[in-house]
Amino acid sequence: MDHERRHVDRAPDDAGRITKRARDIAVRKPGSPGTSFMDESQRLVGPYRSRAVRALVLLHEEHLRRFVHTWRVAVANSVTLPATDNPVYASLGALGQHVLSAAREDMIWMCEKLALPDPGIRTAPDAAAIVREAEDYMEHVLERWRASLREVSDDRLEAPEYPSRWQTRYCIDSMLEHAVMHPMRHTFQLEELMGEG
Ligand code: NI
Repeated sequence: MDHERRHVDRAPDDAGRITKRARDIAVRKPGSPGTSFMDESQRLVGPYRSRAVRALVLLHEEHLRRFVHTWRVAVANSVTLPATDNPVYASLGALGQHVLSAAREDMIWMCEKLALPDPGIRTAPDAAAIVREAEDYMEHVLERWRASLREVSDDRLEAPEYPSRWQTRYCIDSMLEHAVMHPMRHTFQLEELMGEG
């Protein structure tokens, strides 16, 4: 991933070719796997100083939408979560709140470390309310995600590292990657539970 980003997102000589390749990927025929969430995101995203940040904001948006979509299917089917002491899995509501809250907290963390204004993301609805409000709250989170890192330049991404909420040290780039992976991992879990993995 690191290798790919350096050579894909940062190479000015390759910009035209990469843009064309990205467009070729984005215009796969409707209904083919992996297109609809990204198409919606790309219409909304707008200008960024860093192509790397733009790519990760788009990927985060795609995978948070996929998570909420999958989670909604799990709620509709009353999927049973594994029995565990981890409060994240206390209920599907708790799981939805966990993933959407993490998207908020990751962006607050990045803005704080970059000395940017607080992104202004309101606290997630509680585990009961999120079953009604997940999509509305997700749109709010994604709107703030799209707006908050537009001016960040590439030289802020890889150094320094800062302790995360869970103390592991992350640079901004690795926190953006973490924020993309987190909903992907929870989507994977839910799909396995529903027998689609
Ligand atoms: Ni998690």
